[in-house]
Amino acid sequence: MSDYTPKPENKFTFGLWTVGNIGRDPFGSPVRETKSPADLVRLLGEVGAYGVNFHDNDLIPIDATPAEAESIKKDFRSALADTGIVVPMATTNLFSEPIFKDGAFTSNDPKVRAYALQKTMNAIDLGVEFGAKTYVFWGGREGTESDATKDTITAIKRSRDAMNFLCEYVNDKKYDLKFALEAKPNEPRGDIYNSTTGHMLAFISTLDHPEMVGVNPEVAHEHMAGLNFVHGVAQALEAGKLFHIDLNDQAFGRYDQDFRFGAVNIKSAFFLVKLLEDNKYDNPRHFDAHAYRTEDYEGVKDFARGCMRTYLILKEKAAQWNTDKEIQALVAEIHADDGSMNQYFGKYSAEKAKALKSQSFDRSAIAGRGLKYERLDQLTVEVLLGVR
Ligand code: GLT
Ligand code: MN
Ligand code: MN
Repeated sequence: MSDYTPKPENKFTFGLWTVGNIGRDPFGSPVRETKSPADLVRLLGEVGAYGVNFHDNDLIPIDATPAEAESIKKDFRSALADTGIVVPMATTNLFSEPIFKDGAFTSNDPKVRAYALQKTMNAIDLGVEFGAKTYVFWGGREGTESDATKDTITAIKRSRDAMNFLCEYVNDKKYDLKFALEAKPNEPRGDIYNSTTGHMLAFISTLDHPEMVGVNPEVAHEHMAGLNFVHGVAQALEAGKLFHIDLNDQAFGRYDQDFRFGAVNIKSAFFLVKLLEDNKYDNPRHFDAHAYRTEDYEGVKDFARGCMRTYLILKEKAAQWNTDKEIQALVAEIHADDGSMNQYFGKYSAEKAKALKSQSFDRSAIAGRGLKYERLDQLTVEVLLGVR
């Protein structure tokens, strides 16, 4: 029997807002009582998590007095010390307060844009105080219901100005902190700017300090857009931009479900874990999800343990796939290369182009070969179903 106990090197983290989710939804009131940040840290310690992340106001309520803030921080700090839980990531709540009803950095109101910058600088200070090395930006309300209301090009420029300003702030303060931008296509706004990880990657390349900024893709958000999450994550990894990842699950075409990791699409979760593990991804594995509304706090623990356990099971399945003889024989066959085309690849030259133009290809012979992908996929499914 394998050991699926989470280890610190797995870097499994949860947001205060994930295990602290009280089950409020647009149609119903809370079903679980609110727990303090310190109590949530203790819950995470009990289930074996490595880290906890927070929005500024998950930790310190927006209207807390300085004395209240100090006392919350003190309790939180001692819960961290008691459990050994660390804070790898922090972020800003730029979406709950009414002032952000039309966005934060992209709001049409300059007072809102300035307040958003001020709030974020304070939240960065708070995150760094607890050791955060990654700072996430999710553009919760950076969007529109109607494009009559905001100029999209202006909104993109405002987003860029905000990121550039905040990168300079981090440099000015000499913080050891990187930014990770998280895309989501819609909800809570009708449409949100920079709606996919691909948009974010393109946007990052236009910043003053692109080296400080990467992405934080979330399974549910790419699935809401109908996209292949594994492909988006692979593109970010290949670009050296996968600074963080939000793991959860989501049925295509549904509301933002934030289900337990692996709860819906086992096959895509498998290829995701395989991608991360094969490529030695070493940043936090953050479960940005919450327990079903049917659960009490015992159910919340079941949820949190389930996220980590499923990840570790899939990691074991990926290792099995990588060493399965029949699978690997097929993989070798699929990637076979006799080197006969080598002279045409690599750096362009006029001679190469000329030689390639005169090469003849037997199109029907090449196309006539069956690729055995059916067999390979079936074997993959059988690994996942536990019959191999
Ligand atoms: C919110 C959102 C998440 C973001 C969080 C960070 S808050 O729960 O749905 O995907 O990662 O702001
Ligand atoms: Mn998220
Ligand atoms: Mn989400």
